[in-house]
Amino acid sequence: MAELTNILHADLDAFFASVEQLDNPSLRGKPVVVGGSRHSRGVVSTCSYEARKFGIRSAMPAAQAYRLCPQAVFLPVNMPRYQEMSRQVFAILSRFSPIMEVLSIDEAFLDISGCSRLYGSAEEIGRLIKEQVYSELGLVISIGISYNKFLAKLASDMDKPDSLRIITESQAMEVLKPLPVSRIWGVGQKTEESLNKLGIKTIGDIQALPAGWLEARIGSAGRLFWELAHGIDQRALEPEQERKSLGREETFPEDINDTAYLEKLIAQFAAELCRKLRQAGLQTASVTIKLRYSDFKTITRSKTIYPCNSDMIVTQVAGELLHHAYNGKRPLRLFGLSLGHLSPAADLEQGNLFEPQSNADHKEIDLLMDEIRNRFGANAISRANLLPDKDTE
Ligand code: TTP
Ligand code: MG
Repeated sequence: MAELTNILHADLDAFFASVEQLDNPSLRGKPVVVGGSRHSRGVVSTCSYEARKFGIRSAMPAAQAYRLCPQAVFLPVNMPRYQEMSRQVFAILSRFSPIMEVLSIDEAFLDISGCSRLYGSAEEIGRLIKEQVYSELGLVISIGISYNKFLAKLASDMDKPDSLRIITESQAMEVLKPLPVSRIWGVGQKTEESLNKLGIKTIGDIQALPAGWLEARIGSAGRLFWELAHGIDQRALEPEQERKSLGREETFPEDINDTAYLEKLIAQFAAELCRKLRQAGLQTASVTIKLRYSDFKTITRSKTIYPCNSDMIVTQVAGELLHHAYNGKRPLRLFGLSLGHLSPAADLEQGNLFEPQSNADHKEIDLLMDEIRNRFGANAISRANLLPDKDTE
């Protein structure tokens, strides 16, 4: 029987730099550095593979990158453009499986269990994704496939750029053996140094240890490292809606310090966001407000709540957060509200013994309002606190 290879990790090659080369063909084949101008004190976000030959790396001071390769083209970060490309890449990935965990702007895991009947073997799925990303968007994506997250991510990075690598369970120990311990998930520079002091340099060194040895010396992380070194990783994929938050924010045309206006905005955002939650069958367990002052200083305030998707409760909690955090004096340029810790909503019919009665009351009103909006349009009904003030209209 074929070995299990159901987890796929995809990561774009030299992402920001590749987008710049795509948009400006004269940069192709040249060393391109994105982030931090050559005269500034900024750091490099990333650079093209042509620039990597000169030793330039992400997070390096731009001035150092310039000394290594003065002929490189230095470009500013154009985040909106990269975000747009990123969305399109994730849209292609999600064609292949509904179970996707986005890790960063240019990488995601896919659970491809059960996709073989549609698309063929894991390797064929990897090849199809590479082809579609390249032919539709012009970007090169590297892919790793294995039976867990740790090995899939490791695999996508092993033969970069333009790689497609599979690690099966029977290959895992051998593949891992020669790698430095820094390749283990969670081993940063400090942990690497402590492991080196214990005489452990490669993953193979950990494989040779009895299970409890490392745990006895460095605690519970030792157990985790021992398991990862043996290709064992039990972590499940965390698809978007289980993890992500839902938010709304507004940048004001002119700075404001009008608390009454902010309260209205809270009620409006809460109504919109909670409606989305209810439509998706989700509830939130944390409410966060964001305030950005005119000098760009930004603060956030959060509160954990009993899971709900009620406009009234979210409005009330966000209002309290606002009153604690804001004195109504300092000018604001942006206000945001977001709902985190999303989870599937409990069955609304069933009710919940432990749920406060007020939650249940609000639910009925919210559902009624959704029903009216679904039938007669989004503006057909709104709560009294959302209606415009008489004197402002
Ligand atoms: P990475 O995937 O780590 O790097 P990369 O895509 O540029 O190169 P490759 O995957 O081929 O090794 O990060 C994705 C993007 O995130 C990268 O293009 C720029 C940004 N980034 C930073 O801004 N700062 C950093 O320190 C890193 C590592 C990445
Ligand atoms: Mg990348």
